[in-house]
Amino acid sequence: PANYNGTYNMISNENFESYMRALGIDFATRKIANLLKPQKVIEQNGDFFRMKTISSFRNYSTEFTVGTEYEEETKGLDNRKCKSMVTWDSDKLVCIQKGEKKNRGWKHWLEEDELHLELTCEDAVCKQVYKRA
Ligand code: RET
Repeated sequence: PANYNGTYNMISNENFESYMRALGIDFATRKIANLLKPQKVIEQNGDFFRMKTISSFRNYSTEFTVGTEYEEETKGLDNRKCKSMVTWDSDKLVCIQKGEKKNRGWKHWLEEDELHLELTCEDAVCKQVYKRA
């Protein structure tokens, strides 16, 4: 599989506000979260991933094995439970987060020294780009 290991800093973030609204995140949290430039730290061992989103306000971490459904608790985001499953689409990582929210998931892919992330919830699509630190 592709190698995502590394530390990446956010360089762009489109439609994060509508994504957070779709998740039902409160106004005050959205105002703060919109100003953040988080860092992604990815540890990968084959199909096993640890992904950390680090910011001055709040952090979010997940661990998963590609191809294995897991219970995700979106602690510090919208605090819901999802049955999440990540699969490979060639070198892209594609996650479907089954739960209360329709059409929820994300895609990660690499382009040169950039990590791209598309986050979807209902009809909201947020596009983020991170650059290798
Ligand atoms: C922050 C700050 C607090 C509010 C929100 C956040 C959003 C984090 C997101 C993380 C996505 C992580 C993924 C991990 C994959 O394994 C920055 C923690 C809403 C959207 C896709």
